[in-house]
Amino acid sequence: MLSLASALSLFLFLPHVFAASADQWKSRSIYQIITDRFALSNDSSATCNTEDRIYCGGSWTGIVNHLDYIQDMGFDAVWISPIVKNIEAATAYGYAYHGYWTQDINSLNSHYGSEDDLKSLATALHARGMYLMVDIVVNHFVQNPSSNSSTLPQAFDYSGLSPFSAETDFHPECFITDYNNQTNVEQCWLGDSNLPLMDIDTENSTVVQEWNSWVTSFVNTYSIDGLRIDTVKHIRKDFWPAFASAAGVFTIGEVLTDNITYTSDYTQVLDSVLDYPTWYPVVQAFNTTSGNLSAIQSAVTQAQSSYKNGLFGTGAFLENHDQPRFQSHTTDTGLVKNAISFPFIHDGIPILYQGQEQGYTGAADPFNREALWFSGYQEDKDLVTHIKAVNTARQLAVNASSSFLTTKMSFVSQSDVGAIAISKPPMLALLTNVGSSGSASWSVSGVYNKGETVVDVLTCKTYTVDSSSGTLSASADSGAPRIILPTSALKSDGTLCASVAGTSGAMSVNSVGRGALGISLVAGLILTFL
Ligand code: ABC
Ligand code: CA
Repeated sequence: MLSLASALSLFLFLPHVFAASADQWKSRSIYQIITDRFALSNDSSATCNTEDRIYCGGSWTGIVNHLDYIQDMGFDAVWISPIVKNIEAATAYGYAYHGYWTQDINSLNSHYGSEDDLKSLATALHARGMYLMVDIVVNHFVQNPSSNSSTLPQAFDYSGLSPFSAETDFHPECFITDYNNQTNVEQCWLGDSNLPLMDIDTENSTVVQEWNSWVTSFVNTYSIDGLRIDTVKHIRKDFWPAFASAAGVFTIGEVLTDNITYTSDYTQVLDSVLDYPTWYPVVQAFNTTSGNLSAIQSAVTQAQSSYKNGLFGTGAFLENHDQPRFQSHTTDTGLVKNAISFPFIHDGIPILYQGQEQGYTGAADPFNREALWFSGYQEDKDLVTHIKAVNTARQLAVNASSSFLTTKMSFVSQSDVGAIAISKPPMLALLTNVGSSGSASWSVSGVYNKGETVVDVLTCKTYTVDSSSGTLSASADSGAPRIILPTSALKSDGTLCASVAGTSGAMSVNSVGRGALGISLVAGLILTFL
């Protein structure tokens, strides 16, 4: 029989592998990283002009060194850009610094560090209780363009690719010309004659088996907790279930479209999708003071009823590495703060793309891939504080109510046309697009109890719900949103709004819950060893 001490030490030395499921991801919030642009290993300050499209030197070790920065903002997962070996050559679109131009899926991209560095990243994340999500590309490979001619048809050399190195592993060359023809979208090639993205023949059963066994070992080798899957709509839908099951972890797919019905089909074959269909109306609603706020409600309501699990577990984002940053449309702080808040009241998993917190303004690719080291990773900034507050508020809502994650957000109609109110008890988001020089007000009945004290976590201003009508009335300050929680949901340790926390018997649900879970896990493991 093992002694308690040796059982405990065995537990402590077990690798922290989470291999998390869709359910385990639902309460998380994700920070999206382009490894080459996040942090250098030695924190020097290399130049990095986005339009040069070259490797700037960011690495996995750089990420490890800045995990405090990410965790301090309230994120408990990171999504990192693709990690496998890419082509090295210069192309018409520069170098493969972003990682999407796969050459060999069984080797790593050495620009980001060594295999040990990557494993250290997984270990460092897990030691903090954080998850690792890795971006993968299944749809295509890319060949060094040296032997390509810019005139079609081209002679392709498949031999440098691995493990798919035969012409028959790929669909015959043809570029996608018709996005309304799904066969064309799946079996023709992305890219263009300057840089063809050679389309894998995912109709070929040998290729399919190879992919499925690859993903099992890939996830295990690097202790991956979830996968962001690229170009999902470019592969037949019935490829995905077996692949996802071989992966054995949470899968979230990129289906780039604004069409809800089209997107819904993919929620049947993967755990989840990035919620592009809601992203479009959100950007349009907040990027000018004349944006259409009600289009958000239509998209959300439709997605809630047509996606397999509604919006639960989908990826909610305002920016990513493919789209112009929000602040390339407007830098009005009122509008920006409202737009940034939306993913945190969303039913899905909030995702924040690196640099958004530092107010970066880059437009379309490649300008939206600015190196983060130019910001100095400054934390005492208005937007960083804002993001930390909405992230923490969501976590407090999760802790305060066991039904928060399974309650759909709903819209409480407002008479002020520049205002919307989104309720997801115990959280209430009061949003507006009047901008920093406009004025807006909200009136919300039936969400909180009569006479209840609630707080705007962005300013720590408290409100008392009217004791006879049950109405909460609030107005905007410089066009900023108000993110409301009952003061009872705040933690007594004052994580957020210390001045108000504890005034109404607020309890530290979070630490109590986690502590108890930790103890029972250890006890369970010890029993297993005895
Ligand atoms: C390079 C250059 C760019 C240059 C481009 C031609 O080539 O960097 O400056 O403009 C990677 C790199 C990119 C690189 C590409 C191509 O490879 O990151 O820098 O661009 O070499 C994923 C990733 C993305 C990645 C790839 C490729 C795929 O997130 O980072 O790019 O591995 C399609 C795919 C989508 C893909 C995207 C880039 O292309 O579906 O998976 N993203 C329509 C189509 C979409 C299409 C989109 C853009 O155009 O429907 O399928 O996305 O081409 C809405 C409609 C949408 C419509 C949009 C524009 O409008 O609802 O359907 O999208 O209203
Ligand atoms: Ca394809």
